[in-house]
Amino acid sequence: MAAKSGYTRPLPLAGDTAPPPPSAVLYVANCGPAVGVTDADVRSVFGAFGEVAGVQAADDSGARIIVRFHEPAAAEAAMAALHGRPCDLLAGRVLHIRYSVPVKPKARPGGSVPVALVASELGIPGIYMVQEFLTAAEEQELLSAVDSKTWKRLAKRRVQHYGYEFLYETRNVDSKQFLGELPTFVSTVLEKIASFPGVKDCTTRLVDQLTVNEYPCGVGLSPHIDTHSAFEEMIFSLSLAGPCIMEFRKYTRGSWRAPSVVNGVDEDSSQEPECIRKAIFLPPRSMLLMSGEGRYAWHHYIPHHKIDAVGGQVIKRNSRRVSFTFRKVRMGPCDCEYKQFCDSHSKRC
Ligand SMILES: O=C(O)CCC(=O)C(=O)O
Repeated sequence: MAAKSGYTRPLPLAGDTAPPPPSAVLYVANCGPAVGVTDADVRSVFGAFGEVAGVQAADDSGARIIVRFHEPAAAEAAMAALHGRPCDLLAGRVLHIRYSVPVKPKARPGGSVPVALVASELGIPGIYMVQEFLTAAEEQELLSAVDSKTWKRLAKRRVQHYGYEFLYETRNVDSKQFLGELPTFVSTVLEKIASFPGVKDCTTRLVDQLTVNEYPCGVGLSPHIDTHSAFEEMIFSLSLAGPCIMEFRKYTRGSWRAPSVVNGVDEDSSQEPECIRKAIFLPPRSMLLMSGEGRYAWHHYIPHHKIDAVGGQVIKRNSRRVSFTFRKVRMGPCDCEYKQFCDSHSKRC
């Protein structure tokens, strides 16, 4: 499925947001190569309602697509028949479908957000960053280790999972499916994070899940908060091979929503509800810790840029950036104080 459809998902429906008008273009969640649905499957399912003009990735998850019909009536019929119902041709998979909206032009690299070089400049409680967390030799060892393993291809990046598989369609893990201990090639990292600034408790194992992301130049990550019920409070992210900017956004009217229906907030800034934006530069070999308010209440986002503007300088992204994100799988509900963003809280209501 080709990317760059020019369409994206509509905004989450908040009290004062009107749904997008019916059109010939559908945004379909829980569908795509990452969940085992091929281009041919999509064309066969949607083709029953009219001629399909195109099928493209909606984002880099591999689990959300854009389906374009020639006729709005065909899209309307597909929506009526397929949305929220088990689809026989897809082995009972339930598709979540909405009318799509055109992507607005992108902001300039770095936008108008000043980029901090140290975490204290950000002023977000719970965010810590240590530069040169590893030596260049240790960085090379980690890169060689993951490059000798099998990568899983998503729409725009490659990933590996250890400890527990990360399930993109639900943005969660199956806590009963333990894949095994984290690999020995991360032992040095695990030792070092025990004394990381901001780490409160090192009496128990700090992390047991690792996602390795390989981003080609120009690829970023949509804004999201890691699902509260999936992972404990501390999330560590190690940057290797290349730099990036990480932006943090706090939505004043945001709330947690079921990820298979709407997941995170798109980078279509002109449509976004009001938010506070802050950004930090993550050089290679730096380690970031997201905890407390910074982990539970701020979306984190990597802009899809080939260059980043950092304090008057233009920094080129490398041919790739590889990140190691370490998390601890949560075994019960989340009991954080950020109820507005908490899926555990919304399930209890
Ligand atoms: O690449 C990174 O530093 C962040 C990765 C991340 O947020 C994620 O895998 O959910």
